[in-house]
Amino acid sequence: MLGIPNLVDNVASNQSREIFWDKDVYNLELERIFARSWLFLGHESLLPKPGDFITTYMAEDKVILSHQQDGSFRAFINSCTHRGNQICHADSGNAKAFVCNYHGWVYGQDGSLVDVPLETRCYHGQLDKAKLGAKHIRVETYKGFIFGCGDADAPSLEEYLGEFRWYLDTIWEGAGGGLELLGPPMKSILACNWKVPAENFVGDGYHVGWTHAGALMQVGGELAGLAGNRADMPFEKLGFQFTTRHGHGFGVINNAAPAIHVKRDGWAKYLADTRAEVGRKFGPEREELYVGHWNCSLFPSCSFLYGTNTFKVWHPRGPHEIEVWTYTMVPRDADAETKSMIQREATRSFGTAGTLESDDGENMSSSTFVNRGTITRNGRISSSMGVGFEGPHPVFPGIVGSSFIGETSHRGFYRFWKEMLDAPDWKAVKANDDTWDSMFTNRNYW
Ligand code: UNU
Ligand code: FES
Ligand code: FE
Repeated sequence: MLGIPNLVDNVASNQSREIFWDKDVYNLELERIFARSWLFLGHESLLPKPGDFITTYMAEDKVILSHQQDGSFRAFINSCTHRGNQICHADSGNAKAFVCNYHGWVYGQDGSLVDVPLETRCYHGQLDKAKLGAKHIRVETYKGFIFGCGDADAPSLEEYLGEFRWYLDTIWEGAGGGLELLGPPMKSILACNWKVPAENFVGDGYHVGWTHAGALMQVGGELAGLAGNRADMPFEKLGFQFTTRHGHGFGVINNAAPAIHVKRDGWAKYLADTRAEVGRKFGPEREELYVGHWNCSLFPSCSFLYGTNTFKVWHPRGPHEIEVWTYTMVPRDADAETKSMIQREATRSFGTAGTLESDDGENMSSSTFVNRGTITRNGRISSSMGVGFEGPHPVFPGIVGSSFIGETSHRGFYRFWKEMLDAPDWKAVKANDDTWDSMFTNRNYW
């Protein structure tokens, strides 16, 4: 495939640098990963009423997500079936119909073609409107989070999230109110390959104390001790990393949910008030996760920091550029003041101009663009931290790494990335369901 040897080695502990640079790798990712995976489209809170819509991307495809009269959600490709013009140019709104600017074809809230100017006089009744609806995209929802998928043979969203739902339920359902998103999203362009931020959020606890040392010293609080990787920090005991069947994973820093927030009274109180109920519903291990800070990615390109509560989509725009969309994740049933305090603090830290966001951006560009050089690009890079210090766990699903500073979830992300690139279809992926974790060889770690 592609003539590039060994894109990812057999335990995903090192990668070819071509995966960040090569156009053929990127085109294969568009076909085999983005067109076949469940991609985040929006949250119910962003389009609460029938007729509400938002426009977004599924990789480089423009889509309209639309709230139907019956309460369900539909998505369709934002391109007219007449001459291909973009149908809707608004970011969001409420619409009875979508009218194309070019010749005036009219699409209903469900994407069907409902009206065509001069249909009788100039098409002579020969136009089959039923066959010319905007291209429909599968939509499914989990706890208010709405995803779309371009592959009819993909498993359901619930199966795709798989055992990772055991973790997600802790926060997306929580004590009962669950989480919602505040929009509209901040949007920015970053010159990097999409996988650099996705791998950073899925499993890079390592950079926190170094890249963000200055910011952590400014913020103070629980994580200030990470700054400069201080010798007295018990890094092995501060948390874990998790990876699951379809590449979703996270690292948790225990008892640190609101640590990056300078002003956090309302959010810390909300967590204190609700954690016992989470413990009753989900048990003690998940109660601990509920009050921890998570750096998380949902494969392939949706990431969030639970606790800090920034929520991001890395929309790819070619191999060397992304469009970053940043929402804030807040408890649905928190009071308005707490929600807006969380939004201000998430924006201050991880908004487009956020203190920690801008720490990361330069690394992400640099890690991509050094590979412009041929000699550089022919080399490999390493993600071997914690190999062997991980394995199946008696309580936590998936594979669990021994520290939040490790590369277990990073390897899990690339393991599935490679599996999707190699697989001709979802049937081939499903065939690996029982053996996917065999590359994590330490079966007796926990
Ligand atoms: O930069 C991050 N991904 C991060 C920052 C993770 C945990 C705490 C602070
Ligand atoms: Fe849309 Fe012609 S391209 S009406
Ligand atoms: Fe970071």
